[in-house]
Amino acid sequence: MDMTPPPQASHTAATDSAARKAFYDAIATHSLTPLWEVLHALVPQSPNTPCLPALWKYADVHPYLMQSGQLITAEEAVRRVLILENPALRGQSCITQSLYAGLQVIMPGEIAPSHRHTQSALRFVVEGHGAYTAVDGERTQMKPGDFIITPSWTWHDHGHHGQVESDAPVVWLDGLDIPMLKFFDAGFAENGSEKSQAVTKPQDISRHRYGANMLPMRYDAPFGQTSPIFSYPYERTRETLHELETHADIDAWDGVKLRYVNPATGGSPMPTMATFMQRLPAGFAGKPWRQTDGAVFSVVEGSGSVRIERDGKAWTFDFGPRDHFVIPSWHTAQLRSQPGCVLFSFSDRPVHQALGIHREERLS
Ligand code: GTQ
Repeated sequence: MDMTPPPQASHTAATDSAARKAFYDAIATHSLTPLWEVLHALVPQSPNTPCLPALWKYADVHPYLMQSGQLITAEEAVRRVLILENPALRGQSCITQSLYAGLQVIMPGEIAPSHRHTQSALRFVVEGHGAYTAVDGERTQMKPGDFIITPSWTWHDHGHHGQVESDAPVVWLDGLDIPMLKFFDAGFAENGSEKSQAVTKPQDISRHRYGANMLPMRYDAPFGQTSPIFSYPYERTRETLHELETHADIDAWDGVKLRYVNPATGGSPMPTMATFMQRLPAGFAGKPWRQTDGAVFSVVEGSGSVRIERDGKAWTFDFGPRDHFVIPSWHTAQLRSQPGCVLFSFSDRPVHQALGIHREERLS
């Protein structure tokens, strides 16, 4: 038997890389690729989002919203929206990798026609009076600060009564789980047969039935996992936050922050998106935190600033009413306000929680 050892391959960096390149080219023709070249990026030590922090000043956006009203009707556009695109994800119609946000405008007398889709939507009313949203035959008025839901696969249209006293465009923030449904290839949509769906139920009957800390004897979950209340008026939220600010402890990170709930489950109002409202008292200088769920903010009242930091890079955004900003995943953020302010926000937290991967760090 020949006991001589096999000849040693002569290992040099150059021959290695040439051999590897030839190997990668060969396997590429079979739709194969080596994990070891991408492993560090696929399984990062901590979230490494491509998203950037960004701020949209309402004073900059508002003129374009009004111009869009001259360019195209709500009916032709179907939804007349300027998408808030993350500056690092241009062309992808998203504000984080999982969330879509846009500002929708409806002029007095206009109708945004009826349709339905599997994407869930939230509306957060930014300004104006006189508009309504209809969901499955029930209408609700849209007033500034109201949080309104369009559950997955429900018929919905928006309109503006255009009455004299309310003759102003209405603008709201749309938050949708569009990127998530795209990721899962689970998007379905249909147009309604009529522009405006028939009103078959009394206005706000859902809020009376499900929104008074009581539920029907035989709860029927009209929208499945989504909250049966589709309008959470600001009036009530504002009063609650005010009372808590006056009479309860202020959280060092969040000020006074509450989450909206599906009253039947205690969970988030929609399966894919959580929504929050918080009040920072006057003179608030919050402690820093980071969380895996990137969050989109809409400033309701007052002013303040947010400092966002990641890997030694820092951004400071000064914000006032109707401004919007995004804090991406695992970026350290810190809120401040001299006069006090109210902030609405939403994120994909329920999905992180359902998967058991949600992380939050409250830093000092
Ligand atoms: O109002 O149904 O901003 O379907 C994007 C997609 C709004 C809506 C958006 C939509 C809607």
